[in-house]
Amino acid sequence: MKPNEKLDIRNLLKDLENYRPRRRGWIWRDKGPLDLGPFHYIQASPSLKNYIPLPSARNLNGIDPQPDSTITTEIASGRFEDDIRRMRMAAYHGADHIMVIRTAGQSHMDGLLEGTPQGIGGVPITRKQVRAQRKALDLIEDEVGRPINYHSYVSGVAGPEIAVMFTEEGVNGAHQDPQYNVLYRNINMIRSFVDAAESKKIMAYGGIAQIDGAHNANATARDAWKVMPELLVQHAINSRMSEKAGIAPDLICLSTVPPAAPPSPDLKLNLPYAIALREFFSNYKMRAQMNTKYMDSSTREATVTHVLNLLISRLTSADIQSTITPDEGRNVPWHVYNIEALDTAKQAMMGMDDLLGMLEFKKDGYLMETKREIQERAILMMEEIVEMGGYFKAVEAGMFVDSGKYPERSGDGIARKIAGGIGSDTVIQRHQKYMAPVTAHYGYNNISQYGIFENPASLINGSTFENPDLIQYIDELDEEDNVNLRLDENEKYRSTSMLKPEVQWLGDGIVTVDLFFPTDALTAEAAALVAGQQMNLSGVEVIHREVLHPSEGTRIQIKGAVNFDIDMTTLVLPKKEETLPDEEILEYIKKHDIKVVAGTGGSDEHSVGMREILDIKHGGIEKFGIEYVYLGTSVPIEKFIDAAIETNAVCVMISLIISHDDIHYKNMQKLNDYAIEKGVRDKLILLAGGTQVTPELAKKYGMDQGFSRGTHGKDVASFIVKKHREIYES
Ligand code: Z98
Repeated sequence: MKPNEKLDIRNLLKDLENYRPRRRGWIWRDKGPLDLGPFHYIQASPSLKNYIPLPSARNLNGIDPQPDSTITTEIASGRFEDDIRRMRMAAYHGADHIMVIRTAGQSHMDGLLEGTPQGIGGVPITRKQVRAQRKALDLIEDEVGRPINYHSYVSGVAGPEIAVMFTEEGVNGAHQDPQYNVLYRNINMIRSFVDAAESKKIMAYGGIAQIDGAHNANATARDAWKVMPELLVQHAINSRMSEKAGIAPDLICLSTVPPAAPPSPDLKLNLPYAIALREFFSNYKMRAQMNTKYMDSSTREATVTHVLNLLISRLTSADIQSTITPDEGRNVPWHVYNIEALDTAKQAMMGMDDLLGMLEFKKDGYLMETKREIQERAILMMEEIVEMGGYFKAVEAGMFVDSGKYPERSGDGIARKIAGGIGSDTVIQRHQKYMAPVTAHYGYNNISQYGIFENPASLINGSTFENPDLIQYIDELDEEDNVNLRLDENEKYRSTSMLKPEVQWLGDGIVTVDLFFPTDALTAEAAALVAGQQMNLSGVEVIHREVLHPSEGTRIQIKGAVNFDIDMTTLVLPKKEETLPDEEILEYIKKHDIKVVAGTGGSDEHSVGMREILDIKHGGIEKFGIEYVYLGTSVPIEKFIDAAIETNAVCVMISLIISHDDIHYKNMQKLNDYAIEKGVRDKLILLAGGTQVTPELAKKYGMDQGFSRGTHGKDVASFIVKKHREIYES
């Protein structure tokens, strides 16, 4: 793929039947110190081949330092074909762990579904979707030059089947935690743990990194910060079980979320917890996710919480750093929010590079005392669970997700019956003669009756793990709703010159509008809906409301769809003047005597714009070593040329803001004519600038170039160097 060419979805879907994943298993980032531009980074990883740097990298030659943590983004628009395009954008911004979650909770599925019955509830997982996305990620990882881990969820009573499919399809990471099924999906606990044993065994074979589900307790509990001891207990149960099932400790990733968020005293609550967790579970990896429980519709507020969470990650550790999941809490799973959150993580993490190299935690006092207290409470809880007769009994007694801080109990925990829930009574003891000719299998498997002791699949010459040709690939089952029809529907946005705004699906036409009304919230909201309709938007909805003052004003964001297309062939694109790299400009100016005279011309008194272009403070031409003589404001036109001759300047810069009666163009012509009259036109570079100056017209009226709004000193310096070369060196 080439950066300036779109990913061809139809081509990607071709021949999927014969696609084979190029590898199994999770890949961690290469990490270590990095020299990049003028800086030395400590907690970094190698730069990408293709990337989009942070906006302010403009001032640093576009460097894009990557942190040492794997960076996650969760993409879940409900249309896998559109999500693939977003994956590519995400990879350019630094994501190397892409999670897809089904909008219709996968744990509600009784089996592995095929087909894509899109509709109410969303899209269940299918082999085709997984395969298409892994295939796309192969191309994308080549493009950015870094392996990308693909991730989904092994949950529900179909968990082991999903784990098999993921292993077959080269999925690299998955959530797996039987406690999640029990507590949040009311799946029978015996069934869940048996399924988990099998799933984990398969994941171990496939080298799939595992993320647990403990963090769901603080997203569910009424007072999230009170469940900290329980979170440690949940992590302990799942990670120990995983290790016993054969998952390597460096693929067991604890899902940790700082339980509190502002306006609570964020760090005082979250930092001791983060230290307590990492100290207890130092054998394993940390997947740090941000807090979504307190996430509202304000992206500003969510971003601040995210940054505080990133601070915790830098103050402790994060092997995998998650970014704000835009669908959780805010329900706007749009391209832009994935990218913004990725940039937030990259910016904050590299901004806090080597923080712990400069700081040390106090060994006594609040921080360590609180850390210890959390750990003690967790141990007490575990002891009580053991005394009660084990995990199942404890769940039956409602020990989990209680909003009391253990050992206090509020009595509002989630209680499940050992014999109850989905899939109860479905677990039976294996028969004496039980035998399964599969590759990865947990527990008793009587293969010795056939005289072999390892690899039961060898009895049938290998299963789908060894021989992918055995996989039954089903393309589409639903004739009315499938990717082919969806692609046909919006084909014009792929293969013609038609363009439409989009937030998540090609051609969705959705736009957002930010409005302020000088009134109370209820009135503002109603007014915003009317405003949306007046703008000809359809399906107008308020997506954010922020009271600035109860009566003085409210900010409202609405979304709605436009119903027009834009034909790209009718667009007039401004020509972009290429600027030279900073070093080249600096080098040239060092070797040549380049002086400029500048001022505002005629009776123009507006000097601010010109000063910005000249002065060093905002990166004006002075920054590149260009010397200037500032003639002041309302300078007679002749004086520019006379002063240039007098001071041996090679360039005249005239600022002309006033444009009544085209006076700005008349003055340009006058400047040019006077330079000719004085016999210096060939040796002088004449530049005009102003808000109403167009480069084309400036040239028509005798200037070498015109500069308008948005011009920076660098643009001017670059032009001066190019023109100087042309005049004096050719
Ligand atoms: C996250 N964005 O953790 P359904 N298993 C576990 C889970 O934590 C989850 C699922 C399965 C969050 C997503 N977690 C929340 C241990 C979900 C998925 O019901 O199968 O969709 O649940 O990254």
